[in-house]
Amino acid sequence: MLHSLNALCNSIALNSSSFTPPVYSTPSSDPADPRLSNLIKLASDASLAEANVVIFGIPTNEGIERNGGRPGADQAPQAIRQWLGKLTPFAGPQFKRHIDELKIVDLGDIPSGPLEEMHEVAADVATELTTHGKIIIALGGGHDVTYPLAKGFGKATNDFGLINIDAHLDVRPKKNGLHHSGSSFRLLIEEGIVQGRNFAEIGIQSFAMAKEHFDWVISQGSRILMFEDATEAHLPNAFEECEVAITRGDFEMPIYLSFDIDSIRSSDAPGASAPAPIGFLAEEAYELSVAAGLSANVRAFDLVEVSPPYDQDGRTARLAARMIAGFLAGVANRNL
Ligand SMILES: [Mn+2]
Repeated sequence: MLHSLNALCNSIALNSSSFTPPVYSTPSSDPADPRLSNLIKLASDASLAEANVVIFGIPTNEGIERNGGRPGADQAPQAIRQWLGKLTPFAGPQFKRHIDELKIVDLGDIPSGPLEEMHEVAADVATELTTHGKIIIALGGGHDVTYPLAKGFGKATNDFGLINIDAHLDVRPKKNGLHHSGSSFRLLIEEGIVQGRNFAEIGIQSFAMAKEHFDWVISQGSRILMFEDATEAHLPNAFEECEVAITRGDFEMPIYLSFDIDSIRSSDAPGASAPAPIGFLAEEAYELSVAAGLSANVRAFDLVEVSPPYDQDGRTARLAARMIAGFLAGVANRNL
């Protein structure tokens, strides 16, 4: 259990056997052409104290394997960082502020180990960072990681909103008594960590869920926005509509956003644990990420289920990096 930002920092920066250090692409040597690899800092007492946004990875497959899925997501955090580091901080003339106005720290990856141990660390890190007002970007791993992360987030915030962008509902019961990549949202609601009425799912696809699971989500007072309806509504609007619905217009209520890469169609994101031929376009996923960044409520963003062994020419990891950059650009332009 971590008791302070200092303790968190000690366990990461001073005990290098604890977290795996992040690896970014080589920083640019041209001062006129900086890249995110020039800006993202490693964890230290000083960098963490100053940080607005903190990135960390949870490199695990175990929850996916328990759910009968294809392993590979344990490689996602490092694959995404490679492409993230190469992007420039300049979001374009349509934005007033750019990513270089943020102070971003990367803690590295939670040490590999039995899934429940990794989850416990993830929950503690989420609590600690949220308590200290840091915006979290967590890189999965399977979708099982949202359960501990949101649990840790909830400890620091009490009442919070939860949005899942996904092709699937992920409300399956445990298997053999164990949590897995398809059960995060059932556990979060059943354990009272998030109230049903504070939860929404966006992008849910036909033939990718059991009717019983759909009915269960609705019976909890949660909101489901099917893929077709979300696309038709124009995604940033759909996102805002869900935000207002789950917070009932309370602009103080913090929101945890989970983004499953399998909500994007497989031609745009082939490197997914469970790819789907139908889904959001790469551009739509990017627009959604910007909208989430611009929202003053969103305090945590996880991106899960990217599976580099199934990727094609880095297409999915590059998209994931663009989505994170879009979220960061949104954060930089909040409240303008
Ligand atoms: Mn999912």
